[in-house]
Amino acid sequence: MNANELKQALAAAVAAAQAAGQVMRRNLNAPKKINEESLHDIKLELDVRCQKLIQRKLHRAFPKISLLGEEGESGNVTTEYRWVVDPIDGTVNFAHGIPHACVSIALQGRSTDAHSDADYSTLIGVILDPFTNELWTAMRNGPARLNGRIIRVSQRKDLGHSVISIGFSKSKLNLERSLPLLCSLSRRARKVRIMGSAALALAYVATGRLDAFIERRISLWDVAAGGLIVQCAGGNFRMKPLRGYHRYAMVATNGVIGRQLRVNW
Ligand code: LIP
Repeated sequence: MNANELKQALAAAVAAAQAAGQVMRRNLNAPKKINEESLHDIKLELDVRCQKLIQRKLHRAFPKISLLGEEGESGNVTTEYRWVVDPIDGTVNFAHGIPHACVSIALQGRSTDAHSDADYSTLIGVILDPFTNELWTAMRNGPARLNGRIIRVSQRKDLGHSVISIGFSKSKLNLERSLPLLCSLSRRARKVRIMGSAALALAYVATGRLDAFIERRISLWDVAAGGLIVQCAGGNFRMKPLRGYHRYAMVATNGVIGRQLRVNW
């Protein structure tokens, strides 16, 4: 893709995110149909509806680009370009009427003939919080923006003056590994927050609201857009592949306090 095509792709992703965001705003306090419910998770019919809406809009603009989303794949997701989409990140918050959730859309390009996740890099990131009307965008090698304004990560150097967010996915093993870190950081950081949306936590790191976000087991669609936005805002974003379907351990920081976090995965 050339620069002009990337700009068109960014505009298409923003339009798709805004359409899904409108559905989220209309339904925040409405009764929601639950498709699946487990001990720590909820899958909504609205997740599926929003992903289909995003998929229709992106496919109309770029019919040859496949889509890898939390609610399934569309097309061959090992092609040269693919959208990586979480239609509602923060689903449990949203299901409970908590207005802390977002739409996350990334465009990835494959850099080699192989087609594992490691062969893809994120070219565009879009995160929309439809409840605060905040739109984060970034294009690789360019600045990160919030509602068009260039943003930068914080420069806080002292963990004792920092606010750190941690995400917890569902597994027993993951909690056993993550809770000790939560305890340790609760003692050493100014505050620790568990907010329920990885994409928004990454957007907050990029904006300087948070100083780091850590999650030991997360899906690619939760973090692809936010990871690029953090990097374009001058922060550090690191992912380690785990066993399972597009699963990663990840750490995002302002690029200054990383060592103090003592994350050992
Ligand atoms: C959520 C992430 C969150 C994680 C949850 C869940 P979802 O994504 O944003 O950070 O802790 O387990 O994966 O399911 O709301 O799209």
